[in-house]
Amino acid sequence: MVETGIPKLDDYLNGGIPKGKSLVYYSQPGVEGEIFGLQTVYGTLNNGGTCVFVVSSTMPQIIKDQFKDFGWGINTLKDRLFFVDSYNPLIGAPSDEKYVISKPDNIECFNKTIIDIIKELPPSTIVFGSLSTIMDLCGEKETIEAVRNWNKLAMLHDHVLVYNFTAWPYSEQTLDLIKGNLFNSVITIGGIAERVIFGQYFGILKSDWAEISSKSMLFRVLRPGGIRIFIPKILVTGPFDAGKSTFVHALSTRAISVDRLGTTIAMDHGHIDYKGFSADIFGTPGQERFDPIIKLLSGESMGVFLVVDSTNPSDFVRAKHMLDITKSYGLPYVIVANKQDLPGALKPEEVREQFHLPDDVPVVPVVAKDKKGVYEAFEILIERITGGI
Ligand SMILES: Nc1nc2c(ncn2[C@@H]2O[C@H](COP(=O)(O)OP(=O)(O)OP(=O)(O)O)[C@@H](O)[C@H]2O)c(=O)[nH]1
Ligand SMILES: [Mg+2]
Repeated sequence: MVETGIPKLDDYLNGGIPKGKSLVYYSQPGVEGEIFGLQTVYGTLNNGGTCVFVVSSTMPQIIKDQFKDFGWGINTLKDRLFFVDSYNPLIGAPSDEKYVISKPDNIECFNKTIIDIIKELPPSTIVFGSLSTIMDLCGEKETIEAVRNWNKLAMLHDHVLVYNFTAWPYSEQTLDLIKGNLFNSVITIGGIAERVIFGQYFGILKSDWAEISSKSMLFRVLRPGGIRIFIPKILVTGPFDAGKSTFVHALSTRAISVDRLGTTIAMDHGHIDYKGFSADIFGTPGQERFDPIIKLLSGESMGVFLVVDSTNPSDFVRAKHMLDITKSYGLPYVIVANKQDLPGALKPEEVREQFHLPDDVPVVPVVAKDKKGVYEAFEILIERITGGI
């Protein structure tokens, strides 16, 4: 197996890409699709693998700079990362890469180099930075035939082949082949656009070794950091004084609260960047007089933390009512059994009993003021939101 290095995608693919298989990142124009191939290069290297990156749409040096921008040190990995330069010859510039495609508009030239690599190198990940550029230069039919052959050979030699492809208006036949039977797996990458692209997502269209989940994941690209699964809104709610604001701050890399005399009067807003996930967190006030605005604050959440003070079971009815007010029924939620440090705090199982919760609702013991248990709670909720496999 070779890990793609894309958070969540490896889970969906049952661990990654098996040796001998091919995968295409099929991007709608305008989204940051080429980063997927790049992150897969780093994923391979990071796990001790050997990688070949075929650079077609820009100078290899620019790719190396991109690695730097993402915070991925490749200098120490040089002996396991090789570039195929098909860009510099195109603009008539010299190249000092190990492999050079002297005529980038001639598919035979690609064939010779790629087939040599497939036959010479130990099982590696070979990533094409831009299959679309090769197609533009060498022709659609010619390129598809070559790819078919490379995929076949790679299977015999236990390589993994990964292609970035941007779905420009090629012939329908070409696009159908690429989405159809040319590759063992197709990952689609798209954008949610309204004049500008304000959201990007990926999903698995096809994979012949893993059962496909129909889920799509929103993502963001961070520099440094790379691809992160993006959760636009997680709600933190619960009764007055339960520790919601403290919890939001404990979890967040940065957060603000609008409090007066120790109680939240507007809302808490935090952001977390953790283990491949990037999420925005919104905390509601707890006092009943704010219930009308809580409704407004809580729309479009993807999941909920219901924070309770474990020493104060008399508030649990109110807590349940908050799920109602925030219209959170049906959303994935986790009970944060806070203030576990205080004497008399109910244990998670006792909280579950007093709350009359179904067995499958997680109750996580937390001491928000000491940041204890907050990341565990986050991981459990994220797993529920993204449908862990
Ligand atoms: N002992 C203990 N105290 C805590 C813990 N978490 C929060 N607190 C305290 O509980 C009080 C309320 O915390 P907040 O985070 O303001 O609670 P809140 O739910 O946002 O309150 P409202 O916005 O007024 O509804 C503060 O004095 C916190 O210091 C904890 O884990 N243990
Ligand atoms: Mg608060």
